[in-house]
Amino acid sequence: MILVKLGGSIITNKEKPLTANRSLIRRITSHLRKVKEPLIVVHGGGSYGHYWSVKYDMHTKPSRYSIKGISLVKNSMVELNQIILESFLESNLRPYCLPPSNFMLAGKPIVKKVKEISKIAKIRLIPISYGDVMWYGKNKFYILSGDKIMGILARILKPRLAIFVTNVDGIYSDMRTKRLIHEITVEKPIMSKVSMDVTGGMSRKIKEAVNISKNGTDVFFVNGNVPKRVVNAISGKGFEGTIFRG
Ligand code: IP8
Repeated sequence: MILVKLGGSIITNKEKPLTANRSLIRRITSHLRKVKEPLIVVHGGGSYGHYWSVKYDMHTKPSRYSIKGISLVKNSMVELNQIILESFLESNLRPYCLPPSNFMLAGKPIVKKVKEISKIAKIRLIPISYGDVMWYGKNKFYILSGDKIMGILARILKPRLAIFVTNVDGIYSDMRTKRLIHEITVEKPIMSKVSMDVTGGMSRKIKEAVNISKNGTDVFFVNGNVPKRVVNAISGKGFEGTIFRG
């Protein structure tokens, strides 16, 4: 089984609120047709969820946030998810919408439910989950990032590999020279944060990747602007990007 995170920076235009990169999404989903293993997909918020989360000062910490903000974030993520689901269908794949509230309760995964997700993937439906605003209890909500979902699914389901599809070639050792790190076995390059990202941008992804790889799953970071790199990472042919060895 393969776990793929479609980062918000690749599926949306982060400079432009509420704008999806529809043609790139379509190119990626049509490449995913070549994958012959069960697939689970998670996508981020980009200029949908993050746009409203920043506007209404909402974060990963459970709190009593603006109820208008909660509504707007939730709605925008459903809208973005719909665009992703349609693109999978148009590529003749079989997406299966999976809001994270289906398998999370009070900030924790419901392990039994998570395990069922792999059964759905095994009959070649593609469960598609996403970062979202979540009910925590005691009138509190929190932002759950797609990266965190990747960590949760990887820990419980132990996929063969986890792939983070981003809008850069991988992890750079130096942002100025854009020197790519091909393989990471320990930690940890320091990355700057993107201002429109309430869940921690690249540094959060790296933290999640390190945790996933410590659990024995190989983790790849690839550039989604070149969709065939995603498929190459899965097939093991000519991989371009950064790998965290599990
Ligand atoms: O883009 C966050 O998901 P991420 C989603 O994976 C929201 O961090 C609602 C901001």
